[in-house]
Amino acid sequence: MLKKFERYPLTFGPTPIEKLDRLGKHLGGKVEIYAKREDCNSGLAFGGNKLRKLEYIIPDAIASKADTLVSIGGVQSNHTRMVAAVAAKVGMKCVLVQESWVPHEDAVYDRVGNILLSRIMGAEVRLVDEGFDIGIRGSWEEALEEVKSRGGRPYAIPAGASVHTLGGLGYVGFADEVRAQEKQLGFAFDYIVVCTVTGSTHAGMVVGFTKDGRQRKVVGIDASATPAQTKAQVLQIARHTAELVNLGREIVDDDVVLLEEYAYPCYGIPSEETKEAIRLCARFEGIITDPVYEGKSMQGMMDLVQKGYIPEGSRVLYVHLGGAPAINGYGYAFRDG
Ligand code: 5PA
Repeated sequence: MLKKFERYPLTFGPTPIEKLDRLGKHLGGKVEIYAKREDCNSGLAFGGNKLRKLEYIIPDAIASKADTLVSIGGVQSNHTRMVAAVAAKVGMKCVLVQESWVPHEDAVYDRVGNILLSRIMGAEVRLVDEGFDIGIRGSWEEALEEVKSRGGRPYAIPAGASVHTLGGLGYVGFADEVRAQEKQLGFAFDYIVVCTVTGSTHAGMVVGFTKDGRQRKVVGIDASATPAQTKAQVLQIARHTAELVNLGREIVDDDVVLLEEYAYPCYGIPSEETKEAIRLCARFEGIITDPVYEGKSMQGMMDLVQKGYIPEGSRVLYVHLGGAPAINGYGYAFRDG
């Protein structure tokens, strides 16, 4: 489905699938839990899910003769860190709008983790006092205009690289990759658990797994706390991407499964249950998940196993999308471990 699209390699290749035996046993031993390590996908500034998306976007940026990538996220955005890394790698400049999406506790929140890395990689970082919203933002449009007005050639990458026309392709490819790995493993996964916010990760998977009828087994765990907007965006990106790749099947509302009950208290703030899931995963498996995204999907996956949403005998693939650098902005939440 992806052959006709140019891809600029930014990742090492297929990401490993690892069995989480100790965590599985702790959760009752009735379900086999595996993790797909998208967090280990590249040597570019700690990697993560944005790179699969950017692999299909960067050829368009290069073809447009742009000299500056312009993108947006929260202060501890992983996405903007990845855009900064890719700009460095391909030799472009980078302007990042970092909005105040999270009411934070740590005094160093805007000095450590992702934003620190973006600054080191040479991005021009602008702090903007606007709250959380996954939509198109005035601050980002202003940054694009400003780059133009000073004679630069900007290339626009929206939040999470999601509503970009090519943003859904990376995770279509992910589904092909999982199928190839399943052949080697000798079994297929019954459920795929993924964290969802701006939507193109989930949307790409919906399109990719429609090929073998598993799209409703892709369980999105909302971390936006604005689930209606996130679900609509997943659906819109999935439909658009399905057309792009000539899927030959319509994506319908029910193809997008998005569970809303783990995003509380709000985007970017971990609940006590999220913090406990982060500790459990770290203590049973040595795997670090973050308080904004992966900790919430880890909490969701554990709860779904424990309450039987994922039935006995199932094999579940937890997709770890990266994001660990943000944990540096949450020293207070984990001050006692
Ligand atoms: C992000 C997103 P989508 O935005 O594609 O739905 O992915 C959700 C997600 N896990 C899951 C991690 C580690 C993520 O970073 N991050 C955003 C960012 O600005 O970093 C786009 C919101």
